[in-house]
Amino acid sequence: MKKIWVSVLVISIAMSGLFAEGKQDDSEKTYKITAGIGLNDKSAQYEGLMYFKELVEKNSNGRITVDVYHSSQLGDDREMMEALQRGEQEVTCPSTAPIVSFQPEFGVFDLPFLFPNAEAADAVLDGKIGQELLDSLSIVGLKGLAFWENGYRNLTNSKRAVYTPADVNGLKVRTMENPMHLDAWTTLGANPTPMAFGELFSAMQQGVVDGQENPWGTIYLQNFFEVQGFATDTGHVYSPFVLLIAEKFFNDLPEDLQKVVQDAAIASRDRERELNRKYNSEYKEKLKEVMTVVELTPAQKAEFQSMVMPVYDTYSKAIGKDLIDSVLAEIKSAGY
Ligand code: KDG
Repeated sequence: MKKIWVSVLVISIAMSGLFAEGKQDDSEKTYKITAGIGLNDKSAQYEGLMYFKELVEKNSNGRITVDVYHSSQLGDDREMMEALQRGEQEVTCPSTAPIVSFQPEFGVFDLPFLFPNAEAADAVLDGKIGQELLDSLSIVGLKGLAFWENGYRNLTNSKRAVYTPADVNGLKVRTMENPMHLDAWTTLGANPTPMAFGELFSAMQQGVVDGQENPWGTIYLQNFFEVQGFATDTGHVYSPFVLLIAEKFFNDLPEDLQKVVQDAAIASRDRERELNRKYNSEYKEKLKEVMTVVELTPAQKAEFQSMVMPVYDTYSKAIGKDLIDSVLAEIKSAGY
């Protein structure tokens, strides 16, 4: 009997030692986040990510370090999302358009002329619908931390000033890798080609494509105006970004560090959006000095809008009609 008690005592002392060690390990363990984006180091997206790095490193007391790579150094949006799934990279921040091949409901944000303004987008993205979409990425091993902003996209090209859909006819336009974008540009009479962002500048320079569409900040900061003479303020779609983290990496973090990462994602979202809006409006003005910038009249804009509207029906099944209706209802109830 005595022997049994002695063994029980020895085992429990050993186990309590193990647990104590386990706990100690967790609080001393350090983590490394490798984060990559497609835009360059002048973009609001890069500055937002650097702020995320600063907050995470400071608030984790150095237990997490963040290495940031820009200009598609780690690959394009799709490749980086796949690297997150494989556990080879921890963070990326793609446009929602390429997320559609991972989770089709994200296609709701590709619907042209969906958000009347950025505040309406914020209401949807930061509300219940946005949170449900972020959470839904769990089925593909990704965790959506927050929606950041890419912004309203505008057409540029090297051939001619575009005022109406008729002027788009025959233009070779690079699009993001997304079927709705391809369809919408085909409907407008263009010859669209999906292509990774990192290949775009040289494709325009070499005449592989005549044009592309992106927010004003990107057109200016990526020097697209050097190879594009014409821009039109089509504002045809509002592109959100999603700050993504590999779900397994996030779940393996101790709870206090999960909070540090999540809080930093929200704080840097606010900074990124503010800066992005400033850049998009300031750089539009700067672009007017170096290229022809066409401001569409409401009637001209309506012509683009009515031509691409059929994609709402074509894609309602893939996205889910209920989701489209609830986004539209949310925009309305937010007062826009
Ligand atoms: O960092 C984001 C970019 O990789 C990309 O999403 C930019 O809007 C974009 C595009 O046209 O590919």
